[in-house]
Amino acid sequence: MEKPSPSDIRRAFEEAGQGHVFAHFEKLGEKEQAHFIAQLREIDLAELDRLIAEHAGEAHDATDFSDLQPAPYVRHPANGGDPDQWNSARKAGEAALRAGRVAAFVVAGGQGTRLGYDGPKGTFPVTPVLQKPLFQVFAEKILAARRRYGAPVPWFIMTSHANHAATEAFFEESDYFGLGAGSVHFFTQGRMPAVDFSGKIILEDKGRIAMSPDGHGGSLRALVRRGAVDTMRAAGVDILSYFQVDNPLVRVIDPAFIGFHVQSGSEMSSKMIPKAYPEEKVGHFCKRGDRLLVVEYSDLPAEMQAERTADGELRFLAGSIAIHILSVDFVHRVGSGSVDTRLPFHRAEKKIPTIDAAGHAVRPEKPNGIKFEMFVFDALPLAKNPIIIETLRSDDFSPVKNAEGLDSPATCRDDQLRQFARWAQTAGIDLTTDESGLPAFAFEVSPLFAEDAETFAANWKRPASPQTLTAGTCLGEADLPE
Ligand code: UD2
Repeated sequence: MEKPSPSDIRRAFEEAGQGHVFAHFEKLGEKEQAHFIAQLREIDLAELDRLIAEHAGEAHDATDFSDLQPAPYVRHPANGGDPDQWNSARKAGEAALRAGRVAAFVVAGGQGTRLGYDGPKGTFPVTPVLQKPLFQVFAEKILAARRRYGAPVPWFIMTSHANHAATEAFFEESDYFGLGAGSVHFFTQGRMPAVDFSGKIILEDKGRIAMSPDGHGGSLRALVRRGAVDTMRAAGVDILSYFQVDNPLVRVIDPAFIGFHVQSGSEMSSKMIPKAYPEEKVGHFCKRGDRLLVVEYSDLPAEMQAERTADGELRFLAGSIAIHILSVDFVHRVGSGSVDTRLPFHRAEKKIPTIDAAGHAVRPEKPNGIKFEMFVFDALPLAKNPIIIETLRSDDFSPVKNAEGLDSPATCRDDQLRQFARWAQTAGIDLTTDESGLPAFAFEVSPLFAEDAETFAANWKRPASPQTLTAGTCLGEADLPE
């Protein structure tokens, strides 16, 4: 298709009531003008029009929560789930893996603002001794799965405009952590313009629109638009294991989870953990009619988050930790965006740096506009046969979100140490831990040495393995038995 000319674009923006974005256009140099026009080409005016009609003006909260029910989920064997059912799921997942049907997919387009870290979040150092970055932890988990199942397990990484180049460069410098360049696929997510409360697009500068990533829900259409779905289909991949970049504990490739997805003929499956306390900042798995959905912590009224059942358990117990399995056909259906399958946009009021009529920079002290984001969990009500399974927090979830306090590098380091210590103790190693399970000294286990207690015990007991565990021990590939 031929690109619309600059004058066509100008006319389209004027007709859409957005002609003000050209206020300073004549003062721009030739290069800046071209850059500006390229940015305008990214904007889907019809979509924006719809969003403005829906969301501009004051926030209005008309959502009715009275018909929400807690969603059902499959219990983990540690909490009363049926071990035979889990075994059978694990076998089904292993078969899908061996058949090469599975790819890993991380959403890494976020900006890491809360962490106060400048680079792409995946480059943040996270392991207790070697300070391996998040990306390396995931890479080693994928490599371990490739070896275990003799399958290609390609890795798809969604970046944003702001961090794409830096992410690719990081992988190149790190020689793709041994995965091979051809099996790691990067693509950028889409962007949305920010608008003021009257629905006018905000200029960040004379020749620049205020644009921001379209949310992790944008991953579905980006997977389609950037050709990732075609790449997957060509490789025989029909199952996508989705996770977030901030959680090094995640079981990137979890055969039981994959197996539940396959066995139930699900298009989208999700992991839940029981919420630790009412205000915990995770989404809530709910049911409305016969549809499953996630209601975000910021949306569900506080009194509902605190509701308890007769036996004292939180009524909306099932917390979403943003770990999903998606069928590739489903990604294609939703990501191609027919009206029935479009994900909704959420409105976030933000302080958006802009310029005044004279073109001088303005740094607002209170929110002056709206950013639009899609959330991947909004695909759940669109999926056939969705299934939610329980996982153990200690084995799947310890995100790095804040510089200090909850969900920080310090809490994540301790959670990794607790996991390594549990594995070591299960293998019969005499290790002193405090009452929270934290070992007295730091050591580290690469996913290439062990992925769980079972593989740890198997690899530790063989003759070639080291027989002592001391402060600073790092078990890796080299320590594997012959
Ligand atoms: C998310 C979930 C929350 C819970 C929690 C678990 C939402 C709205 N909330 O909260 O329910 O599951 O995670 O940790 O999702 N990202 C992109 N592009 C974007 C925006 C985000 O790739 O445009 C990625 C980002 O890099 C990260 C992930 O999405 O990997 C989560 O983003 P977040 O930190 O904004 O989500 P959070 O912590 O508010």
